[in-house]
Amino acid sequence: MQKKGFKSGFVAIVGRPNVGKSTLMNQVIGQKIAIMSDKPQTTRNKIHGVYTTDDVQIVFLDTPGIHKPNSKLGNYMVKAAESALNEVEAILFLTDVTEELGGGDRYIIEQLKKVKDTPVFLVLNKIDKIHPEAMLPVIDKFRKQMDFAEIVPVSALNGNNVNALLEQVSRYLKEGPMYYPADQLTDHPEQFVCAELIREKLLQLTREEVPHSIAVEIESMSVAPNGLVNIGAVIFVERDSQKGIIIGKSGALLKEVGKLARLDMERLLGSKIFLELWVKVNKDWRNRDSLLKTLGYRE
Ligand code: GDP
Ligand code: MG
Ligand code: K
Repeated sequence: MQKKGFKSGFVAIVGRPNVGKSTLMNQVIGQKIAIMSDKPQTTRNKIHGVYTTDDVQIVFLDTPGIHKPNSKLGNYMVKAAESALNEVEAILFLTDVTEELGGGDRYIIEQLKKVKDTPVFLVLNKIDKIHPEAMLPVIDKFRKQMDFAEIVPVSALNGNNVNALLEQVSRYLKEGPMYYPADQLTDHPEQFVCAELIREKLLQLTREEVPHSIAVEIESMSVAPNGLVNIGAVIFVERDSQKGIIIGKSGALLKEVGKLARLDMERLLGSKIFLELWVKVNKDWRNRDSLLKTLGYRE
């Protein structure tokens, strides 16, 4: 039941690739829902993480990194991020406190300045990596760029000060409905999460050899009478050579990807899973509108 005075709202997380947006989301939600890897821009869709307590519900949008577009997919990402910024109650601008304020952050700040009537938090992440005193000059540099509603240092990785951040965010929310049931962590269909898990393993295991041009589509998902969940997924690559890399020697790499993804899926869905993976070559899919649509990157 919803308490009297219950508050709710939508909050966007923006920031350069690799500053820790997905890590923060996972720390808050306590579940592996946002894709993580050590490569930039692995989060392409808006992922809603839902944080619910007795007093508040915060619906987070893990926006694709705002950056200069270089393809139709890039364009789509930028538009999705920009529209998200105008629809939310607050924006968390996440930065890596160990890195100099550079062109990437400046570009985002320019976008944030265009947003009206939405409080922007400067969230300095990765404080576990530096001495507290080293933080002050970093804060000064950002302050000179724009006015922030709040400045909050955190470690998304170990959770330090994340509760304080949630409390600060809650102060900016108004009374509102519970948008999602309290036990719901994401409004994305399980299929999307499973596809993202496969993509994550691929990026992690192939290192630099396979670019971000891979897409994963879940073709089928069904539950057998004994409770076993059958999932069939297709991995799209741009070139034959990439297909070879992904399959690996005697199928070893693909097998490993399947195993790791399956274990995460079993944890997430709480059931036994049988996962089948195929690899298909589909040249230049980034610039094909219809395929983007099929894969869920366009409305
Ligand atoms: P995103 O691209 O902004 O979503 O960044 P990720 O969440 O994928 O994080 C990028 C990398 O930074 C990963 O290797 C994370 O483990 C690491 N990372 C994220 N937050 C922290 C933090 O608070 N401290 C440290 N030391 N590493 C972090
Ligand atoms: Mg991410
Ligand atoms: K990343």
